[in-house]
Amino acid sequence: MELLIDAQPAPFGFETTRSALIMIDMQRDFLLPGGFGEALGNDVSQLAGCIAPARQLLDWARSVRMSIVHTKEAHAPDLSDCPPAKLQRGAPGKRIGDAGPMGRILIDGEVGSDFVPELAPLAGERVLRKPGKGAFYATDLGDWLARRNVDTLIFAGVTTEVCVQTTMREANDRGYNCLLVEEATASYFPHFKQATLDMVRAQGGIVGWTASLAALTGARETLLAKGRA
Ligand code: C5J
Repeated sequence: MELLIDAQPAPFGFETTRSALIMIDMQRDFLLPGGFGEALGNDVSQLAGCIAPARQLLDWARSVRMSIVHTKEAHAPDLSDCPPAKLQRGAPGKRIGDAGPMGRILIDGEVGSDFVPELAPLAGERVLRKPGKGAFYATDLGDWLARRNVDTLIFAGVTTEVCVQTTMREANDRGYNCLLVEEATASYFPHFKQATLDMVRAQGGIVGWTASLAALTGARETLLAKGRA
């Protein structure tokens, strides 16, 4: 289905069969008390507001049968994929691999590393573990998307200025058309979210486009969508 939606800095046209939703790191470790986000001193309640819009976006992507990728930032239990510099971030006792109320912090397989229940993946949706902030770094995401002939990525998740923006920049450099859904992303620092939206769509969309959830989910197929305006 070809769609043309209201977006910033300009209308955004795409083909749903050549698009993928990239839902970034909607894990307990970032969204709930006791996880990695809180261990770094953040107010995790700042992220709660994006869960419901992200779920609406996910339901829409499922309804149009778009490819869906759920990323999770999580490390191997032996920490072999965690660079020493990353291991040393945060206060002693509250670092990656340390014990927390939801299990070892940011370790794959622990309760904290799993997705919040509202955004649990369904069978057939890709779960992509990534050791970095960007989802292309040290993963097979590029090959996976290429096999599906994907040229457009729709982004949501947390946090806007870290893993979402990093992945969006990686994708932009790889030639994907990238759209960030405004309500379906959040930061511990609302002004960082706003700055990221501004940066993405500045200079004629130097990193991509942003759009409201309603612009996307309310879009109707149109024969006018012949590429980007
Ligand atoms: C961070 C992320 N903030 N998912 N990770 O460390 O944005």
